[in-house]
Amino acid sequence: LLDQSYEQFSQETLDLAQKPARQAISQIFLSALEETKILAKADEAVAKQLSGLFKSYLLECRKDTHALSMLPPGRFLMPGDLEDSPALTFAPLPKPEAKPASDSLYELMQRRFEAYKRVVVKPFFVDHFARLDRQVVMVDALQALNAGSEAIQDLEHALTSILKCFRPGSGSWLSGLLGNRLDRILFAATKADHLHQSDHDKLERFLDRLVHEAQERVKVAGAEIETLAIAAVRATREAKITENGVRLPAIAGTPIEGETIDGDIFDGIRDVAVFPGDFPDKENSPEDQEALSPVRFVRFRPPKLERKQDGSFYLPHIRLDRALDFIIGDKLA
Ligand SMILES: Nc1nc2c(ncn2[C@@H]2O[C@H](COP(=O)(O)OP(=O)(O)O)[C@@H](O)[C@H]2O)c(=O)[nH]1
Ligand SMILES: [Mg+2]
Repeated sequence: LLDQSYEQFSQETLDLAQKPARQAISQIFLSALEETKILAKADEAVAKQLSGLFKSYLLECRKDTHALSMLPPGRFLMPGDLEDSPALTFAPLPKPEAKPASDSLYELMQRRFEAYKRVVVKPFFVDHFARLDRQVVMVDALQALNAGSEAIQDLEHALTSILKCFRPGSGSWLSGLLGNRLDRILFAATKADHLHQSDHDKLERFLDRLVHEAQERVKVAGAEIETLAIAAVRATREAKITENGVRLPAIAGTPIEGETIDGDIFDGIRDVAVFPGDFPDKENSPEDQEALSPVRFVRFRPPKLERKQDGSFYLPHIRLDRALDFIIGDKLA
């Protein structure tokens, strides 16, 4: 957002809202926009209403069914202590046909967008981001894969924008701040425990290809990039099930209360073994919808804590050790 003017932000956001995957979700917000007189004198109630509809649209995009990733401004989804503050009470507006007066709705929204950049975005970069030399980006590739090709394209778009933040064009505000500090970036496909281990490599390659394509576009020089399929907590076990006489690699665990599989509702106690689905083949392009078979996705309860001999507890994980090694291994050597 830092590189964007309010006009650019609005145009990009409204163009995105009209894409096929988003049309149905953005309809209420877009029709409210059509009825708004953006050059009229600013009215706080109108600003609140539009901002509220814009927020609802972003939240809907984020749900599992759509699993879209390009959803700025980020704090609209996680307002925290800025809930209801003016810096979070704006929405994109179409470019006005005449020059807006300083007390117009358009100018109000524009000022708030600039305030958002000043109060939220810049401090984030100055206080946190600029001090990092290693970064982990967690990617819910399975969620996007489940939702289909539009979600995957959206994810790729988001990865490209993220990489751009890491390597901003020379001369920009960010490049002065960041320099070339960031020397290792780990892209981690999370929730690997939702797949059988025989598919972990495929998940990794899938993310690797997305990251690679984003990298080609951004030309990230100087940083070492790694992709891994991980799970911070492994909530499942490996199993085999037989479906129509065929033995399939499955995962077993306890679905969270209320989760359903083919209409069967779970109570949070009963175990189940599921075949998560065939992971898309590595030869197929991630955009090729035909190639994607939906991965059956159930939320599992975390496993029971196990006690080690020395009395401490541990939780099983997948490749957290490799993630740590990549991020700080050399500092410990
Ligand atoms: N089983 C399992 N659950 C996970 C893992 N990572 C996150 N979750 C759970 O998934 C849910 C949503 O988390 P996530 O999608 O990462 O959060 P978001 O960043 O807010 O979308 C939470 O209940 C997490 O505890 C994982 O590796 N394995
Ligand atoms: Mg998520």
